[in-house]
Amino acid sequence: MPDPNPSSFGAGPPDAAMIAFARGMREQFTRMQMEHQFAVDEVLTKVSILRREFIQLHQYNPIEHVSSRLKSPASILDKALRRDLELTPQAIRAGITDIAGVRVTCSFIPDTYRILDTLTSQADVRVLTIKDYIANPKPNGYKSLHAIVEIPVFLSTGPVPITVEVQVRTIAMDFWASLEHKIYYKYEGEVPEHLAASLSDAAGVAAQLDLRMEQLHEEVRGGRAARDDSSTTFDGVDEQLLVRLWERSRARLADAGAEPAGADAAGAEPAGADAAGADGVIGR
Ligand code: 0O2
Repeated sequence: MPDPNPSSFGAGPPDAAMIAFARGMREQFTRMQMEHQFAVDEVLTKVSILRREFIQLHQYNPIEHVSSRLKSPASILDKALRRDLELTPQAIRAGITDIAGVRVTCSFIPDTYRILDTLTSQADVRVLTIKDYIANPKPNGYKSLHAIVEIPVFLSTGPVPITVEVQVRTIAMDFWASLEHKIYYKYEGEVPEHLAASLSDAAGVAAQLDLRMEQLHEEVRGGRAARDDSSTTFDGVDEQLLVRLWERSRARLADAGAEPAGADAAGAEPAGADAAGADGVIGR
């Protein structure tokens, strides 16, 4: 970044030094915002792939919604001044780790851990810090998982490691946190005692809701999993086609002196085998 202490700062119209300073600052911030946006895009893609994989393979969506944001130049500079950081790109990037933020809202608590684990164990994701405010809530009742990760963004000049803050929490935790955030800002950090007590109470209720919903979900899912296990159909493959595939697989393996995968030792006829074999062209 340009020299932040040009001699002519102060009252009066900007002189050439200040204009050069502002221009340099703008260029640095444009580059910084762009790189952090790319990093956000990378993380969003990763989350989207995880979500789709879960849906396809497990018929289950652990993610309710995903949001992202870039800190504005004004709030980056504000934080830099508050923390007394040097106004260099290196110092700002190292000292402010939430310029890029992604928030993943999950259905249930086990999902939050699963998503964070899966994401942070990817080879190109370097974990800088993890804070578990679910196991160890903040004194005000705040709960969430926070990870500061670094991922490479591939620019024309080569890879650039960029830091992203990932927050993962449940719907109930998210609901609580967004209300608390509003109250905190409204009172500029000096939340009246009765409101703070009420918020703390509400955090307890939210935690109970999470637990209850998880129990209900487990109960329902347990029953469904047992039913799903006996299902033979899958996308675009009707039962007749399945039976023909099964017959062909059985015939081939019988020739080779083996049983098809999952076949019962007694060699029971598959349901509907007669109907499928009626045209006599099994294995066409
Ligand atoms: P904003 O406006 O959301 O960006 P850091 O500021 O990250 O360098 P800190 O505070 O030690 O350092 O990090 P921590 O505890 O991981 O918190 C980071 C972010 O988590 C905050 O960013 C909030 O978004 C959220 N957060 C943390 N504590 C609370 C809380 O008590 N209530 C709510 N509603 N959110 C919280 P910022 O920059 O503070 O705010």
